[in-house]
Amino acid sequence: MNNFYITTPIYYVNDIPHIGHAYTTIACDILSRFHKLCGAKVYFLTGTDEHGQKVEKAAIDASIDTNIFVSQMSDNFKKLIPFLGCEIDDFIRTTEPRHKQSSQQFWLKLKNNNQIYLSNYEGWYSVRDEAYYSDKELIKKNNEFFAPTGSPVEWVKEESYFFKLSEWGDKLLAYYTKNPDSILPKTRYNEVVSFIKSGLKDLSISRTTFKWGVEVPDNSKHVMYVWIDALCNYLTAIKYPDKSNKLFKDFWPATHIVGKDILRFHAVYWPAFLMAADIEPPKKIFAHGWWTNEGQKISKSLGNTIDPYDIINTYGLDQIRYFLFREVPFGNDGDFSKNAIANRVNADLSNNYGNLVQRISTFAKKNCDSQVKNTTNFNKEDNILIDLLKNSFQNYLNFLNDQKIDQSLKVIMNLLSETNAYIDSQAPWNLKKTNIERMNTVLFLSLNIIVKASIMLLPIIPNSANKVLDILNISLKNRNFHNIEQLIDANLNINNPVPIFPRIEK
Ligand code: ME8
Repeated sequence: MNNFYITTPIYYVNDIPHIGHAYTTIACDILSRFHKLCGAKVYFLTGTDEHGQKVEKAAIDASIDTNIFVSQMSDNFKKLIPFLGCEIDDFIRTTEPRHKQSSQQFWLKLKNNNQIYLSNYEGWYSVRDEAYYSDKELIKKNNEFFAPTGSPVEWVKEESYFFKLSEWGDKLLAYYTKNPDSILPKTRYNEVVSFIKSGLKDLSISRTTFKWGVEVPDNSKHVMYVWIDALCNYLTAIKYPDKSNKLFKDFWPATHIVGKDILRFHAVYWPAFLMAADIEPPKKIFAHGWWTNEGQKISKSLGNTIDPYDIINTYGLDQIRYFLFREVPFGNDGDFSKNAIANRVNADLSNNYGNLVQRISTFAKKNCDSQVKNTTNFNKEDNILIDLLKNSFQNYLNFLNDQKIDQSLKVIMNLLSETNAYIDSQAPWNLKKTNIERMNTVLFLSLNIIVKASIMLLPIIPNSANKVLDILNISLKNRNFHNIEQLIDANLNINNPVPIFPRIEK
């Protein structure tokens, strides 16, 4: 059995969660549910990143004790998870004792492996990005310097521990040449490789000008740089440094899903840290794109952040899950617009899927006494649809195995619209008067497609797909990929249909 360890970034608690955070978490939930349906043992981790200057500053600005502040803010992220329909295995907070212990052990391992030395850092730092920048990366605007992200930078001069990142360039390149699919999409892989090729400098990994962090072992003047602390969360959750425990053995290396903003930390620093600590690098790092709101960058200062509670309460959970992952290829940037949500949900969920379920189940309930008989008496048109089902499932599997979530949804929607067209051409309402047996065959096949498509939709829109499977009386034990390409070998009983996807009025 394939084990699958999937992680979101751990989110900074300087602010409340918005749609961007929800997006990454739902992406991981979709992949987690998909791999479970494929029979894998899955471990899904998310959590909060609670140290560093940015978070400390937010607590000071809010005039709340930092410990109390981070707990309250972390709760906002934790409470959001079930609201998004996500089922996680662990929620980690970097202020937990287990994490302090694990990250300090990781530090000691790097130190023992002669990967860390004490020196002085002098250069640019952005608190908003919690990142160091070199002179040549900065952008000058009105005689002031900014990070390439647009964030302000400050000049920092302090004693600092350094990680010997410069020694790892060739080893990282060799690893990525051998494992070309370990960074996706391909454009991101190319970016990382060219960044490494441009030459890596040793990395400052401790700070002395504030205290809000994990103390460096053996030198309490220093706290760890927030990124080394944060990245270690992926190991803490599987009980590092105990590499012989079951979680570590079953689940490392992980698949990390991150936004493109934090690719360098995950695809350059993190694998170098890991290799330097004698740990295998991540299995895969997938960097997704960035959401804008009606064409504008989402930011607190513009006042246009999208609250996941608002948007889900307005449109429905599955409608938003579907929109986010059908509208935009996973990996590309996307624009969040109310018009686009209404168009997408109405076309795909109401008019295609919902309409098919509604008309077939209502018709079958009424005209077959709630039971559609099992049959194998198929003609050419039926066989074309049966072949399409088989091909669709194989394509769906391939796409989701490659994280091509939008493509997998296109495949399902195509199968459903072909089934709608099949019904129109077969016209069971006419067959009712002329050929009851043929009417039964058309209904049996259409209902089968609805069942199979609903099972394929379970990772993306679990609540609605389960409601449809309830209408068609499919037992819980049969809601998986087992035998999905074969038609059901039994009569189908129909419960009272309920509307699943009301149209969104624009
Ligand atoms: O970077 N569009 O935390 P963070 C898409 N603590 N995704 C978005 C988004 C948007 N507009 N805005 C945010 C950190 N995200 C670190 C991570 S991991 C060891 C430490 C998502 O709170 C996206 O996944 O700034 C991005 O990478 C993440 O939120 C950044 O969250």
